[in-house]
Amino acid sequence: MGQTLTEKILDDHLVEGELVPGEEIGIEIDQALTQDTTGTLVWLQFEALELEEVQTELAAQYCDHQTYQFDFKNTDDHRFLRSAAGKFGAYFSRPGNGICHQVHKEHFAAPGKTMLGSDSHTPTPGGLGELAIGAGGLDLAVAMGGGAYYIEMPEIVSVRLEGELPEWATAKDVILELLRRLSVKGGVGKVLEFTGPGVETLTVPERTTITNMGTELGATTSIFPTDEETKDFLSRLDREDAYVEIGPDEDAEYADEIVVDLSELEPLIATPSMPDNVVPVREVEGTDVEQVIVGSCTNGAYEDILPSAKMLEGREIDPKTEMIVAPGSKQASEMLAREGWASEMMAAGVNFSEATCGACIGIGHVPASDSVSLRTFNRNFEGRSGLEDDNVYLVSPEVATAAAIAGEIVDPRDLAEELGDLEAPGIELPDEYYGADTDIIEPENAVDDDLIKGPNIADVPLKDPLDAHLEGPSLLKMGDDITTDHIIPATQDILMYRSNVPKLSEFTLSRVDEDFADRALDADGGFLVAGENYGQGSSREHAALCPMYLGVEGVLAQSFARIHKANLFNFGLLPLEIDEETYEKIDEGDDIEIVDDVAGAVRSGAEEFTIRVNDEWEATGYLDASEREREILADGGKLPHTKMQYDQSGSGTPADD
Ligand code: MIC
Ligand code: SF4
Repeated sequence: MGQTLTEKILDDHLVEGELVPGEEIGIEIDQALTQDTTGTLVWLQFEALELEEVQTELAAQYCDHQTYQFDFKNTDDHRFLRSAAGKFGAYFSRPGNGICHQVHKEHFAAPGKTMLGSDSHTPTPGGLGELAIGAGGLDLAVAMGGGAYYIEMPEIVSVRLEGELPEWATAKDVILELLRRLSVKGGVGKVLEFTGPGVETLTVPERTTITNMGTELGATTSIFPTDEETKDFLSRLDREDAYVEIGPDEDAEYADEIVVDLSELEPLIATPSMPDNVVPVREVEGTDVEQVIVGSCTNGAYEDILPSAKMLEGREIDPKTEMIVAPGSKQASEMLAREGWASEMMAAGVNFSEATCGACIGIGHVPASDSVSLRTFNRNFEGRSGLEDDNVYLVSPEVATAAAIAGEIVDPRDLAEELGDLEAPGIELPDEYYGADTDIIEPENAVDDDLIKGPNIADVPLKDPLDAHLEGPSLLKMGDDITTDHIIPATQDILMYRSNVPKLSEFTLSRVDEDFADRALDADGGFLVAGENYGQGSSREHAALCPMYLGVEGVLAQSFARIHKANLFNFGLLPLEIDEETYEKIDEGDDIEIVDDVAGAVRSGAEEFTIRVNDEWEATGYLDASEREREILADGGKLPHTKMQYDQSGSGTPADD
């Protein structure tokens, strides 16, 4: 039987297990990516594991999320990261050089390789045939140390693209259409592999918009085969050597097939406040828009901003609307500036930001109260913009720019008809990409050879092995689709404590209940209760580490998001699945007891656990975990577990994980 593209790459990198959906597999990682807000813990844990040098072919440390450096703590983090890259052998991309996924695509993404990144949008280079997966920082530290990365073998789903995009429909509409059909949970446990004749009609930057935002489906990753487009893109980057031809066998079998006819797509929009609340733009036409932002890791490339610049040439944006361009990389800014497009946009009224995540996580450009913001980003979770009751819509650069011109939401086809002289800009690649090379420091030119820790950089707390007896209150009861932005928000006031877990913990779940941290500390133990898809969104391991620091012992949820569940194991928190009836019956404040020897049952492979509530009624909680995850959980988390393994093997490198 033939293989899918995903199976081929996994097979090439397999160190443990079999490629059977649902079974745990261990794979070797070629490339590693980390950024400023997850990277500090990555290197602190790399150090705690007594690892000495990066073992992957390549590792890159980006500084992109908080580049305004409002507080010395941010700048100290960046200096620490530069020193860690120097000491351990990673590339260092300076603050302001651009968003990790965009800069990685420009400099390092390579077909056929595996990549692990401590950011949930790591799958972006899937658009070039790289199998790239997002993970928690501790998993990344271990993989960079030469250990395998373990995941449950996903199902491989074919997304068959047919036809060609009509004018004004874009790659963003392809992924919005998938979100409309599948929802934010639709990709959990799956890899989306793009196939069919429509693939060759899309340029690489369009493909990476789709793979980037495949994360919003909950997918493990998304990937395209390589072809002449990929080769051409790499040669424009002056990296044609990285090209390899890879794709599925003709007789490859997929678990499922989804067909998208590109020629039927039209401009779409995700309405507040979930990326899957998707409707045609025409359904919400006429809504006043006060802010428009083009940029981010989804649509911040040169090829994303250029259409917007073309639409604005010789025009002005509406006086009541502010328009900001947040480029994905300094390279994109430099090229647009040298070619005169940036000045064209400025003349139209656009404000150019530095190349940073910034506004995407509420750092700068917070919308006005009770206003509408249209963004080309990938997430519009409530409050993520920095405003609690925000109204953030997700769109393509074309729809965003049309709104900036009109001052209201408008389908660009209707605006073109009204204006008479507005042409669909389409996608145009530059002959060659150039610039911004000075902002990447190669490991051999490292500035520092020892770690520089400022006063806010604290050690990573450790947990004791899992107790035999777990009992405590139900500390908080939450609904479906709780994001890691709810658990540990990423706004500036909180983000600056990412390297200081004791301080950061004070903000745990504060967006849901501002007294949560105090209550959890007072209770000295207890459980979180949630509905479906608990922990969706970002990869930030702080969302497990901070509850652990506050004494939380486990989470009872109807289902979990992939990366967050792995993070719960990594920090020794028991993730038990419960059915809807149990979820409905448990109230906040109830006394929860997990009956019998929990640690022993976890180690011995028990899948069902009795949950006793208020000493009055009982229900079953299910533990879906591999043998390896069970050992990690019982040892109190992956850090103590891995250290124990090194001690036993007497070696300084990870023997298995
Ligand atoms: C996000 O988009 O939510 C982030 C901020 O990039 C996170 C990483 C983080 O929390 O630092 C992600 O996607 O993993
Ligand atoms: Fe940065 Fe936003 Fe992309 Fe996350 S989703 S990497 S915050 S631009």
